[in-house]
Formats: sequence, C-alpha cells, structure tokens
Amino acid sequence: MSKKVILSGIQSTGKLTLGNYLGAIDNWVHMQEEYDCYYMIANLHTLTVRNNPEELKNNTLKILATYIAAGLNPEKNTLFIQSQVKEHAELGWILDCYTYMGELSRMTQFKDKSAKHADNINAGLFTYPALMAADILLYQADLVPVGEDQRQHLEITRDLAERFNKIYGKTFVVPEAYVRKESARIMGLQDPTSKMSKSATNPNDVIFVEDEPEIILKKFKKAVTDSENKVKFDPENKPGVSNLMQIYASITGKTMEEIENEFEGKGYGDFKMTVANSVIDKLKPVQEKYKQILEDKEYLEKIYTKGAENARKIAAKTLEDVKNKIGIL
Ligand code: ATP
Ligand code: LTN
Repeated sequence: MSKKVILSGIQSTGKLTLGNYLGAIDNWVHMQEEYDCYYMIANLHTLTVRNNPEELKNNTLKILATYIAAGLNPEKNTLFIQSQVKEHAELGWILDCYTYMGELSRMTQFKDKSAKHADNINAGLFTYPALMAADILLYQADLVPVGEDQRQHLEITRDLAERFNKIYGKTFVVPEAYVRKESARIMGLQDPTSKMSKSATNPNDVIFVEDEPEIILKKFKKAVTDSENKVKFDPENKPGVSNLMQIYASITGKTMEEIENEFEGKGYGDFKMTVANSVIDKLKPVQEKYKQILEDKEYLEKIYTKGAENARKIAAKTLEDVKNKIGIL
C-alpha cells in the first residue's frame, strides 16, 4: 500500500519562533518515516506583507536550513521552495475563481493581518487561502500538520476540494488538518493570551529558534505568570503558567499531571528554569547544525533544486488534470 501524503509549509517572514518549531517543524520530524512528506517554504505567501528583497531571499534559505537542522532528512522528504514550482501560482489563480468573497471575509488571519497592516490590505492577503489550498491540493495531501491558527484555512481547503470534486468528478483528495494538542498554540511569554508570533513587537514575548542560551534563560525568567505560585494547568485562569507547562509538555512528552506533580511545593523560579533548560537543550543541537548548513550555500541549492524537481512531477500531473476538466487549453 502506498504511503499517505503530507504537505505543510512556513512563510519566509522573519525569524522562526519556538511556536513555529514546536507547533510545526518538530511534528514534521516525527512523521517523516511513516508518510510521503512535502515540506515547502511559502515564499509567495510572504509577499502578502512588505519585505526587503535581500531579507526575503535570506529568510527563505534560513528556513530551509532550519528544516534540515531540525532533523528533516532531505533524502526522505521533498523539501522545496513554493515559488520554484510554478504550478502553485497557476492552480492558485484557478482556485481563486472557485472561492467566494464571503468565505474569505470570514478568515481570522485576514482580519488580524489587515488590522496589523492597515496601510497594505492587498488582494493577495485576501485570497491567501486559495493559494494555500493550491499548495495542498496539488500533492493530493491526506494530512496537513499545522498549528491551531491554520485550522480555518484547512476548512476552506476542504470546502474547495469538495466543491471542485462535485462539479468535475473526483479530482482532489480532501485533506485533513493534523494539529497536535500540546503544541497547537504556543502563546507569548509576555502576553500569554495571544499566540507567540514572528511579528511580535516585544522581543521578550518570543523565543526565536536562533536565540542564545542566555537570552532564552532571560526571557523565561521574565515570563508573565501569576501570584498563586502553584504549577497547575488552567489556561483560563493561569494562562502564563499553563503556556509554560504546554511548552515543557511538548518537549518532554510529560502529561500535565506529571508536570504538576514534578513541581508540587516548588516555586515558579525553579519551574521557569527547568522549562528554559528544556528549551535550551532541545534547540542546542539544532542551532549548531543550522549554522553549519547555512554556510554551505551550494548544499542548500542542491537540496531545493532537487526538491522542486520532485515536487513538480506530482504538481504538474494534478494541474494537467484540473485544466483538462475545466477546459483550459
Ligand atoms: P506571523 O506570526 O508573522 O503571522 P507565524 O509565526 O504564524 O507568522 P507562519 O508561517 O504563519 O508563521 O506559521 C508556520 C507554522 O507554524 C504554521 O503551521 C502555524 O500554525 C505554526 N505556528 C505559528 N505560530 C505558532 C504558535 N505560536 N504555536 C503553535 N504553532 C504555531
Ligand atoms: N499559511 C501557513 C503557511 C502555509 C501552509 C501552506 C501551511 C502556506 N501554504 C500549505 C500548510 C500547508 C501559515 O502557517 N501561516
């Protein structure tokens, strides 16, 4: 029996966060043996906000280097850059024409980003989910591992696939979101009521994958908790502590109950140090490997060139089928 197909991606905006790492990449690493995996860098999606061209190029390579450093084996997975497989833009346009304004207007990410970039609410930001659907449907992906914030985009992808299949007969696999419970939504360290985000304004709110151990320690020490001094999982009343527990759980695999017992009678100081050290230990080997890989631009080029070739074979087949069905010569 052939393996199930997985596709996911990360935009090449800014530096990767612990949220991206635990919510996305680390889960992908666990899936590479069992599935046929396609992991891309969504650099076309990145254009929906303003970028410095040099930075965009560098960030694209940095993310690829992080994928590999985190343990995604380029021999086992197809690692590629979205813009290098032209079928994405082409199917993206086609799917635009099957996506309703009403459903796009409901997207939380669109509303959030429009508020954040009020001077640049562009059409790409609005139709973002149709391109994301194209990314997924081109590969007939069964599963899409993402953080909780992307669930809504997965719903629209499913609706589009079903809508298209209904009109033209079975064309796309209808994919499912795969959201891991512990790491689904890592929150900010300073504002534990909103998600840890690359584009946060307060640097103490975010752990970056590149952060040095001292910085990580400092940020965890400053993390917002509460006055109860009791390690207990209660996201509603104790969002700060619960977030730290969630980070610790997703790194160690411990349950919330085990963590509560571990810190029974201990203060937040101890707890924060332990969580910080678990993050430092987790990221250290990734950081070391990352630095090496990033220096070797030839190696990176080889990986993404081969990745795009592999990806194109599958993507071209799906696009051909779509075009035949809708009457595009
Ligand atoms: P921005 O905050 O600038 O919108 P981002 O950090 O959300 O960007 P994306 O490229 O949009 O980055 O997300 C890449 C992947 O990381 C997605 O699967 C997303 O769900 C996941 N992710 C991002 N932030 C978190 C988080 N705080 N917790 C869990 N998963 C996250
Ligand atoms: N929108 C995603 C990035 C992304 C993606 C994808 C994720 C673009 N295309 C396809 C999964 C599958 C985000 O994380 N913000």
